Amino acid sequence: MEGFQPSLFDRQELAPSGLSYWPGFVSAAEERLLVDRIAQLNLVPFQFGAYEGKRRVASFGWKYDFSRRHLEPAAPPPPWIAPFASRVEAFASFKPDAIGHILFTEYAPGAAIGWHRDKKDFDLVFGLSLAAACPFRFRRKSGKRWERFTLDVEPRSLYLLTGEARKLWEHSIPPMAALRYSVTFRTLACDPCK
Ligand SMILES: O=C(O)CCC(=O)C(=O)O
Repeated sequence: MEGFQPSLFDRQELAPSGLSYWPGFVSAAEERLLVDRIAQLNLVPFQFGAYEGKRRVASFGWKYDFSRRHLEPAAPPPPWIAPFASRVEAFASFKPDAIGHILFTEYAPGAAIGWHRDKKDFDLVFGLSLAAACPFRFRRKSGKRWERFTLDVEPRSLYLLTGEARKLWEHSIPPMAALRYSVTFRTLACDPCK
């Protein structure tokens, strides 16, 4: 990923390696446009077997099926997200269309995401935050203790999870105080069509 601007956040020496963060990745006008468009998507409650989460999601390109534990093809992303996916690809010096999966998530007040690592079917994970700030929490087991780190993620910022932050650390977001949206751009670990 040559050409990446340095990532900016406090206490970087304590952060999981492989976590990067860029405030102001989109403008305030772009944020308004994205929030309007996302709110019009057919967002559905996150489903994990019998469990239904409070956050609502829409997946494009590929969708992870938590019951069958594999990726399934999903509808192509809406055209209005293409310039932002291209911006992430150009920023990361990826080839065009390297991002195979786009997930839109709405966190109404009280909605959260529990501790998890992203599925192995995906590779790099970029997250664009919109409308509200949130504490993006990380933890990993260190002997009998948990090593922890929290990044205060601002609206309009982009984060990247790669390396240890992606593979060894778990992440979560506690129940939101205000409405937040995120757009998660993921590359695929391998081509699931093959
Ligand atoms: O909303 C976010 O930025 C986090 C999303 C996330 O961790 C996930 O969908 O697996």
